[in-house]
Amino acid sequence: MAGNCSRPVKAVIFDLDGTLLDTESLVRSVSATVLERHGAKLTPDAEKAALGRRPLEAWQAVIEVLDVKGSTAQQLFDESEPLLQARWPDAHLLPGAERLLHHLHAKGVPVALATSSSRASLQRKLFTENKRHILEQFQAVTCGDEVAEGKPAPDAFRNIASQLQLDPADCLAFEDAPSGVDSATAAGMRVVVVPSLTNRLAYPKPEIDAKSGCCEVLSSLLDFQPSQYGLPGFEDLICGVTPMHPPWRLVGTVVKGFGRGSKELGIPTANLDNSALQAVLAETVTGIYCGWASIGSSSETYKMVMSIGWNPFYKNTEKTAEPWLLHDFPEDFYGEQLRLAVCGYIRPEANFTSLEALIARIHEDARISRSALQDPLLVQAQRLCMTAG
Ligand code: ADP
Ligand code: RBF
Ligand code: MG
Repeated sequence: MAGNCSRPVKAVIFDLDGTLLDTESLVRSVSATVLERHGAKLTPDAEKAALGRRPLEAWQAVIEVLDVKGSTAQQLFDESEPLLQARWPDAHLLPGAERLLHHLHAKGVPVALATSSSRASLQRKLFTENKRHILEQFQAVTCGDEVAEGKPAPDAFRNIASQLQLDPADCLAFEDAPSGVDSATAAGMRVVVVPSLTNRLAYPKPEIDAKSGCCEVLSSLLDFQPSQYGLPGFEDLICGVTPMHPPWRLVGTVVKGFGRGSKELGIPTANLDNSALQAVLAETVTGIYCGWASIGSSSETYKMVMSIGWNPFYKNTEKTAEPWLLHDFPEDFYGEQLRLAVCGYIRPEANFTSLEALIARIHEDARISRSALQDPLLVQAQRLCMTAG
């Protein structure tokens, strides 16, 4: 069996931004705005260098990568900070974050937080009605302004291990940033990576049996299997489907897809326009999901099974959401408003050696969806897509 059970994990340590909280799009837009005022443009390289670091050190990295002249990191920090502080309360938890934290806490597994944020920013990020309870679940917290050296130095993760009185080799870290992965690795921990950058080459190659460093790269926290690390497994699965709380409501227009003749294969997928996706989902979140759909002015709902991502089999360059409505329609409905309530996670996107294998797997996904969506818990989500607008 693949897995890393030989040394069971005794505690789980999370990074905050980009790992538990969807802050990356906020940070990206604020950084781009500030840089523009200084005649510079945010690039993927600059983002990679900054991600996961303490704010001042992140700006220093950006200045170096972009060769920004005439402004100090302190000046850029002073400009960006009020804009960010105003937006932190809007950052929402990433898919699967709440479920994983709640599960580990309920099973008595110590969980902790190792963030590069300052203590004051942490308060702003989590001190809203729907996020307040998250802080209570952590047995230990270390902030960027409480350690000598920030990530990628090991201080943050080391500090947590000593607070918990554990050997770092008994701790599992969750990180989204290359600098954070380096930090946890340098502290001697195993790391599960949930990337905030779309470029997989920005991260170390995963080795599931590694004694320290990157063990696996997941498309979201919904895909984590605790038993691979000797941790108690989830007990909430419905016919193999992970129920999602809260479900996502995706509303958009049905657009032309890639024209690959999916309909001829018996798998028509009503591609959603991209802005609908970007508004709700972090860039790097992908996977195969199930839920409910309704179309136009009708409140009738249909079961659906959907792929979100870059379709590794076809190596798409554009991210898409492609729901297959499990119903026979007499006509196409391009241009109509499509409302989706996505309430179950099935699996990560995969690659296949043949088109037949892909099609067989999609039919299996549909079968799983049909049965899981009969469960009262998942039936509840239907109401989310019934009303137009
Ligand atoms: P495209 O490449 O344009 O997405 P497809 O072959 O995937 O083409 O066909 C998708 C279109 O088929 C949808 O946009 C929709 O108008 C229509 N359609 C008919 N039945 C269904 C269904 N059960 N689920 C999804 N789309 C359907
Ligand atoms: N494409 C992939 O490359 N990998 C997948 O794992 C995958 N899973 C899918 C699951 C479902 C339920 C659906 C509807 C599509 C999936 N696709 C996947 C997308 C598929 O390649 C695309 O819809 C094609 O256009 C079908 O011919
Ligand atoms: Mg399609």
